[in-house]
Amino acid sequence: MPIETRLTIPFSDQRPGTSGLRKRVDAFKVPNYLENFVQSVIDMVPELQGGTLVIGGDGRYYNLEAIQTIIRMAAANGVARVLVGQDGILSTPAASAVIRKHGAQGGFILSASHNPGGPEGDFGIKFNISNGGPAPERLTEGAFERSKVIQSYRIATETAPVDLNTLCETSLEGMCVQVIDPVADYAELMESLFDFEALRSLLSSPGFTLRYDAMHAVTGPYAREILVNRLGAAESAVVNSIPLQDFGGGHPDPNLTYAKDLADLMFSDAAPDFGAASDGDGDRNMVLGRHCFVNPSDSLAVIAANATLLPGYAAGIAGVARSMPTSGAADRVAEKLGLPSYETPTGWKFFGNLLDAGKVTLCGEESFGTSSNHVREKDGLWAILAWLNILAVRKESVAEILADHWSLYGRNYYTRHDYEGLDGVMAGQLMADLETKLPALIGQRFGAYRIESADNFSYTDPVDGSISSRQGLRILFEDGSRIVYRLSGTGTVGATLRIYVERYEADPSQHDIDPQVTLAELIALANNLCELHQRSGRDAPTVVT
Ligand code: VG1
Ligand code: CO
Repeated sequence: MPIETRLTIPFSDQRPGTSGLRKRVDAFKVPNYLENFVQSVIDMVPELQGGTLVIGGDGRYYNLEAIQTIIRMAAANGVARVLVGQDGILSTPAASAVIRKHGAQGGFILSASHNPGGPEGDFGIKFNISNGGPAPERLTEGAFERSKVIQSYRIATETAPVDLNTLCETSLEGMCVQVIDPVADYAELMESLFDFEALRSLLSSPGFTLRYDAMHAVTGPYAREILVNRLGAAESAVVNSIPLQDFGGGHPDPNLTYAKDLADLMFSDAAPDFGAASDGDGDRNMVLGRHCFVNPSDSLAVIAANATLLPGYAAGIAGVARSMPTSGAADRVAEKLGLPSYETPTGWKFFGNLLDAGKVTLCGEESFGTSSNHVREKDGLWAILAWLNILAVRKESVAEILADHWSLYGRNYYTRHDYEGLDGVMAGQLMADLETKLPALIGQRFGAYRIESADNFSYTDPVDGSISSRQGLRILFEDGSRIVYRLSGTGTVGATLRIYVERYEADPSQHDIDPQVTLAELIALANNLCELHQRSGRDAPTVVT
């Protein structure tokens, strides 16, 4: 029987971050490293024995090698059927859709999301459970503990690599391997949620121009099939649409810094009516109108306010959830509509229970993540189609829709400043010292702002009661303004400090100001309170959103 139990050395550095395990490619190439992680997860999910496993990734360097290893391990561990995307491709939302549609017991997604790829870049792996969503902390923590003690793993040997280039069904040591079209199930799901007739007339009309930047990442084939083939957008509207192993040397992160070409175009004289981009694994989205950027927190609020215009949500939504650092714009919509709203820690895994329990329909994060209960992941193209569908129905521009939204609900001015590549020890100390001084800040006044409360955010899941503590330092002001500090859990080099600043403005005559200007006093205060300059030597953030 060519199935072997091989000795592995335990690894003690496999605690997943915000969204799975992310490391430099070199770390994953260490013998048994990937295998150790995969076996530890499989051991935590006994349903996989005799069950179905989905596998796919964002096409980055090492994707195909990792997939071949996981397929051979799945066979050796008694998995009955593997569904793997053709050429190893599955966007994160598409993987979630495939898991749900085919009743799989879980799936491995190979991606480091928006982190750069290539031999010198990052690789990553995450496990999604049978609801299609990221594994909850009890599973990832269990697998992490197991990874530190596990002595061996099981793998099928002496097998030729599975051909992933052609749609076909083969057998490997009794396990059925189906190579599936990575786009088909996803495109069908989108058609069931949005008005493709209305979208087709909008996108194929000469009066409407569009630019979608796939950033040489996974969404190229999805965007071509949906926007061009099914909805009639011009071929030239989708750019950088060939997935490349190193994303063309770029940083597939759809924000104003890393999707600069798109941002520049949208603020130029030649700007099309609508611009959008997605990240490495297709779960993030950036939406822009002509000369206008949609802040992701506002995007969630606008979609919530207009949800009943979308066929899949015509009956209304159950509620809205946002991550803690995301602005409160969506809360205001929920309040007006008489719907519940929830505040969760950062990371999509915290939305899973709320969605499964039917407590919310829409979820969003300030980090360009928006989605609904159609999958259990954030979904870049979904958000972009939702916006386009809203434009098609309202027949207004992105800027007009935003202005109208703010006049109805007020504007939550918002910005996030990222300081990347900081020294890890320094950043940890900065956070620890700031946390220590929080209690003494309560009641203090700084200019126009008086601090009402300050804490380290802790979340109790309303469905299963599980507690996730230490999820970010919050300083809440009397007027509803906020400053939030977090250390990133997705970086692979040094530490990244994120500072989030928010202020609410009800007066419509004040809705047209640059957020960096209107938030300047709070930003300066945020930097001072954590002694950013003295400790890090930095004068300016790496990325401003
Ligand atoms: C970041 C974002 C977070 C998001 C996570 C995964 O995490 O802030 O909102 O859920 O990335 O996104 P962190 O810990 O670096 O702040 V993705 O598109 O990289 O899966
Ligand atoms: Co992503």
